[in-house]
Amino acid sequence: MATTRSRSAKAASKSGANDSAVGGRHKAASQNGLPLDHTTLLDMYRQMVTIRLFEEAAQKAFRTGKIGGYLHLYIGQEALAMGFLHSYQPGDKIITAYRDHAHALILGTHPRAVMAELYGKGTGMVKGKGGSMHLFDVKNGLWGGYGIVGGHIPLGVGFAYAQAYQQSGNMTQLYFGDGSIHNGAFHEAANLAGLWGRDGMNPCLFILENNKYGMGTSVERATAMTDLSAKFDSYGIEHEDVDANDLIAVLECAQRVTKMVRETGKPYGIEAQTYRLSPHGAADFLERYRSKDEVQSHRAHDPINVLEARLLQADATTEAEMEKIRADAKDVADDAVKFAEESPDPDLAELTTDVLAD
Ligand SMILES: Cc1ncc(C[n+]2csc(CCOP(=O)(O)OP(=O)(O)O)c2C)c(N)n1
Ligand SMILES: [Mg+2]
Repeated sequence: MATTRSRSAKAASKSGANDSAVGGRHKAASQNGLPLDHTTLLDMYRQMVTIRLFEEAAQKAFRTGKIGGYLHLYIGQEALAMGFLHSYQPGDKIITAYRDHAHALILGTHPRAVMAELYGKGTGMVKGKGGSMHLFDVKNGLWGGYGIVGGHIPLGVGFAYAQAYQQSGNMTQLYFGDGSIHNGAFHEAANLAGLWGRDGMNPCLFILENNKYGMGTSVERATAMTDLSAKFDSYGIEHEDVDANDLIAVLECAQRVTKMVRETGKPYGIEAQTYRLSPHGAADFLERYRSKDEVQSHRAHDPINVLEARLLQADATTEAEMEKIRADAKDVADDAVKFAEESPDPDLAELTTDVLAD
């Protein structure tokens, strides 16, 4: 069950192309009290484990100097994107900040193309020009990957306005961090979203990824008003919280609220409670802003372990089957690294391509 607390009532192929070894979309009925059939849930487990091992491999590559620039990992947050992106429909737009590898993988970009992008190689999903923070795969619904904190929030609201204006029936999933909700861009965009939503003109799902930290600053040190989703109230946007360490809770929430957003054209806010188990970025070695004990205590709610327990409890899998999935996921991550390492640097001629729109 989702741990929801709505306050709105209270306030009123292996080529590096797009054939994925991780993502994919499924439609299925419920089984054993779970919202989807066992095969689908096991496949999501496979995707989450693949993301985890992909991220660990990327971190290793960064720390051995093979990946340059910057690198933010999704370790500990896998169930969040997995659960919401399961409700993605073709034509929807997904937009997020710089912690974007999982979104790309789940939407269907091949792990090879994602890893090659982190390595800055010509075979990367944006030809090595974007790097970790600027992943784009428009064909699969990913409209970025943005490094400026909060900068993408107005874009997401604009996407949703366009979707309603064009009567497309599609919606936008707008992911943003707890650190960005204090940014003016959020407040201006949320105001317009609420206003346009009154006329059914803003099918935007605001997904606040509350992983408890900005770069090195806890939520408590960033704002005197730590009930973050209450900020949606200021703009007439209804909202609820979800326990984003529990994939089953996220799936239940996502299916229900995306249906509502599509049907009403109104924006809706989610505060997804999660925890960043990895450092802020791969270069954040010391983590002076939090204790090892605190991180350790959150490992008890690691979303992968939570899902394993759920699946075992429902007799949806066995230890042996999960072990096989983990081994296969490791092969996918290793293969992505090998592909990236063996790939060529971008061609010099690429310097002047993709600069202006056609
Ligand atoms: C406009 C702007 N200000 C500051 C930064 C530096 N910066 C990079 S990440 C970050 C923290 C953002 O935290 P949050 O939104 O919670 O995202 P998370 O890293 O937790 O996913 C900051 C302040 C930036 N990239 N852009
Ligand atoms: Mg954060």
